[in-house]
Amino acid sequence: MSELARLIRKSPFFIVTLLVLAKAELFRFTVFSGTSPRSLIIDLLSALLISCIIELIPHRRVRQVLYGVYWLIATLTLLGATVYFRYFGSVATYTTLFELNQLPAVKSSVKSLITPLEALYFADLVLFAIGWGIHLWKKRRDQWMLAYEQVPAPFKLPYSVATVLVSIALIFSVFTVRASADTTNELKRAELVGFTNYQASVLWNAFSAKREKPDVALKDIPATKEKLEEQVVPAFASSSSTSTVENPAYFGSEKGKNLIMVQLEATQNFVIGLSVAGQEITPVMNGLVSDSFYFPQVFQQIGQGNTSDAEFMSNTSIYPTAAVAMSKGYSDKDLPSLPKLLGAQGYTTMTLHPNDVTFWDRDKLYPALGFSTYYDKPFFTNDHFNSFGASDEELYRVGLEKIKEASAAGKPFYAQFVSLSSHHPFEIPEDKQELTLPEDIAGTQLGNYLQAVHYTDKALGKLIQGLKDQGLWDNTILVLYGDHFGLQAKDNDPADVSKKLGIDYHSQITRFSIPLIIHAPGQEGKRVERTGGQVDILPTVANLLGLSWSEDEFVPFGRDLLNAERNVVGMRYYLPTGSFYNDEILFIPGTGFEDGTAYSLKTHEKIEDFSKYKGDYEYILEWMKLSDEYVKQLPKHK
Ligand code: GP9
Ligand code: MN
Repeated sequence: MSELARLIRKSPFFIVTLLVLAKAELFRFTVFSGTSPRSLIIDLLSALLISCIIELIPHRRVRQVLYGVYWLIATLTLLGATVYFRYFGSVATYTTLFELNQLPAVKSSVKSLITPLEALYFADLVLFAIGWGIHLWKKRRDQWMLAYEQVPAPFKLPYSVATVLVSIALIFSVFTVRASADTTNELKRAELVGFTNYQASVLWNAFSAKREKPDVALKDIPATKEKLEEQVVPAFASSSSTSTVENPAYFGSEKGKNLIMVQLEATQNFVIGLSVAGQEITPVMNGLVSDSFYFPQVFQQIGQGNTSDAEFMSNTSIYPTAAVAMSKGYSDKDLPSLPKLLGAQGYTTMTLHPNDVTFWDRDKLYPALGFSTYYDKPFFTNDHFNSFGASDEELYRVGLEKIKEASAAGKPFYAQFVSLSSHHPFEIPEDKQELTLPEDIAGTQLGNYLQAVHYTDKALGKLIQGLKDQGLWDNTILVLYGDHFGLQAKDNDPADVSKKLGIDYHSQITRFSIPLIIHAPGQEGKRVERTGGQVDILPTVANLLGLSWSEDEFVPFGRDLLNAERNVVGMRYYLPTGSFYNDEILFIPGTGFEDGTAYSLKTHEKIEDFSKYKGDYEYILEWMKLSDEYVKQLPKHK
């Protein structure tokens, strides 16, 4: 027994392989439903693959250093991926490393996502420290006793064995990855193949996507899109975009008006109309709803690029590929966009956000979208609202000045505001917390969230007042929408939130439902129950503004929600690919359609027989693939 202990102690090969395996299983327990003998074998072979490659290196010192590096990388990666999963609900891929530079700016968010469980990833360090202490103590004792025996040379796997093991592990990995290639559900795929193989499969897919020719050439995409709609969901055929509808309702009703789009940070739809202890959370938006188009059934569709993906979608009506933030991956493209459509009509276009423009590569995204100007951090006075700096009130103060200048030039304008004061973890200055919350809500994340959203709403009121003061209100369309959920799943048990707020809070339906409110001067208020997504914002607004385009100019992947007779919107990243919302259900696939789960949007209950929605599932997979092929083939911009 003591020989075995000594062997293990003197053999980084065994120690590191076992520790990496243990951490891979810890990851499975926190992220997936647990482990199984099959998963254990997969993870063991993945761990062995790297250890055996290290064993092939003849130099002992180099091997030792590499084992240390391997241990460190595996520990940090799995730990990071655990925390990442808690926010995004998806398995991090190597592409998230591109965004590491953003960590300092969101450190308070990251801190709040870490739980004591993560200490387990470093439990081995404690064991090492104890073991090392015992070793030193023994060494001294043995020296005193002058009986210190020679420790054996470190264990080394024979070359032949290491080579055989590397080959077996490699072949096994390739087979595992290939066998799961058809599983579009990323979570299932990662669970099936294990964390390391999953990275390899994502890398392989990215590599082959670059080499392979697209299934549909750019020029054939509009026709393919139409065919897809006709074949799968005939009701779409007449309402796919403003340009194909015969006589769309409201077409051009707001022609020539100014456009303001406010993207509200982390604002979920359930806050609209909600009162807590007799106080309205969003009195300004509630007031607006009564004489606006209000779409209560719209869902987030962002991918890896979060806020910036929402900006991308509202301006392009193209799905994020989710493999990378769209701003990072596609800012070199000549993107068809709302700023470009409006620019061509003589509009001044601008976008405003109080963070540094390099965050999410917005410095590249904005020119690609065709905004003529952007206003970022240096343009705002830092009133130290949160870790990003300026508050929403400051954002609108500056924005109103810029709008004044733009309209003084006698041209219509399009201004997009990207608010920031209600960013996770929602801790806003005390003097800005105006709600008096019940004891069981105050101080919790839910309480902080309500305070932050209440502030966001109040600041919005100042923008609206400013527009009225400048005489612009009756000549401006105001579009409000949320970029994504706010309440973190880990901190907010749906049953608990439901009880505290007196609503039926569903972990996916309510969490991913964002508000969409369009105030169009002269139009009466209307509640539009059609299901929608962020890709639908552009076609809906374009219809009101009377914009049209030719197919080689623009191919939107959303629909005009004021004219669509049915809708199916896809979601990925925060839910596995193949997930969709239609007018009746939320569907989340398993390894395919049959083992998926469906929930009624109305009752939030599980639906047992969802077979009639198979067409929607097949449609959305094709539709999103087509959107990806479209954006990938767009020419580079000058
Ligand atoms: C900062 C903002 C961050 O500019 O985009 O928001 P996030 O993407 O983390 O929601
Ligand atoms: Mn955001």
